[in-house]
Amino acid sequence: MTDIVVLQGLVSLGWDRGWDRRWAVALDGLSDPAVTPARVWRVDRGLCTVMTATGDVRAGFERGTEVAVGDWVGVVRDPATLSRTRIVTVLSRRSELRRQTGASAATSQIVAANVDTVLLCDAVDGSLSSGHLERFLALTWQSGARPVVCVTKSDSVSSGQLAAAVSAVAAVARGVAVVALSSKTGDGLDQLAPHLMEGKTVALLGLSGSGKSTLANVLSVDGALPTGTVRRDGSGRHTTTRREMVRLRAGGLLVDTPGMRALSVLGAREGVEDAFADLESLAEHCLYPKCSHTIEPGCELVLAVSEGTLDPRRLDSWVRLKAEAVSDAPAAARRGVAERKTRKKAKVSGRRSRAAQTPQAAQAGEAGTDFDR
Ligand SMILES: Nc1nc2c(ncn2[C@@H]2O[C@H](COP(=O)(O)OP(=O)(O)OP(=O)(O)O)[C@@H](O)[C@H]2O)c(=O)[nH]1
Ligand SMILES: [Mg+2]
Ligand SMILES: [Zn+2]
Repeated sequence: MTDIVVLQGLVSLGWDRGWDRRWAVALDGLSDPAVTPARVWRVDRGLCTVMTATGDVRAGFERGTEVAVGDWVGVVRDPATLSRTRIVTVLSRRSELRRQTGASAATSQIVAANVDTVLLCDAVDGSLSSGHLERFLALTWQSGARPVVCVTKSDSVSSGQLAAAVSAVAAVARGVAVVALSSKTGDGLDQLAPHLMEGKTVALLGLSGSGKSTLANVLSVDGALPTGTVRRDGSGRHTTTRREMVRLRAGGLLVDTPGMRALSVLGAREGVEDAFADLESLAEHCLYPKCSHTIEPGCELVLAVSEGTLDPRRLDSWVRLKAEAVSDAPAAARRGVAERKTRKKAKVSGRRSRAAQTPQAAQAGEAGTDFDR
């Protein structure tokens, strides 16, 4: 196989091209011709599926190595067996979408790596609140990827309702593109085209039932991801259970993710600042160097609220998320742990008493803490 064919295969997976060859340089730096590049497609326990220029293979990696969907890695064939493929290096990530899994900044999990654009899905008939959206936005900015908010299921409401929903989202997602779309009718999908081209990687993020996998299937080559139904209140059933990458008809790649509800912004200070860039720049003009921006007379932000140019809810969110981002053990995370313990106890006693658990109760357990206050 000629090098050009191999290179084209890699470029279609998002490999460097043009002037920016940082990954190629990093791999060359290993000075081991046996190491070849591959992109992580799926991660299971201790094993993952990687795509190479010539097809996909299962590859092992050492315990303690953090490997995520979307990672570029260097792999070698085990010389002893010639069949086993091993990941020997994870190339430095250009973006890293993390979610907190515990009460400390050290306990987080990579949702997806090397993503260019995060499509934040918010069903127009669903229940994504401003509070959720702010957290999704902060984590996306923190990751290094760019957010685009997709108001999904546009076919399910009137045009007036859709316009109102889009403007409510735009008021929260300042400086972010907001796209209304329907995976059922195809309306609005063309607006995603710039993000779906060959070499680009997008990730879908949002609550369960927001239509992520349905959108992924419409955009993908084979459309084979499982999709679910929603309850009467619009909430989903956690149909997607693992993160997985799919090839898009437009040439790019897409990571579908399970619906997320409990999102902490711990450790995401810069992301919160980016999500509230309008307030950050107002605060620069504040009279007081250590202003809390809550009660100080003459504070630029307090003033903006009293003049009606700033939503007090937005100011309150900014102050709270900034505090949470740098706190060691945020109240929200502690609340999460306490809730998990309570649920565990309830589960055990439920099992003992053989009481039937309602689907709603089971769902609440899966979804975790609701940070939307
Ligand atoms: N009317 C309408 N319904 C949609 C659209 N997109 C998705 N749905 C429906 O919404 C429900 C949930 O869709 P999924 O794609 O499974 O949602 P998800 O975000 O992947 O959910 P999880 O995997 O649980 O996180 C399904 O019943 C879909 O048919 C749309 O554009 N219009
Ligand atoms: Mg899904
Ligand atoms: Zn102030």
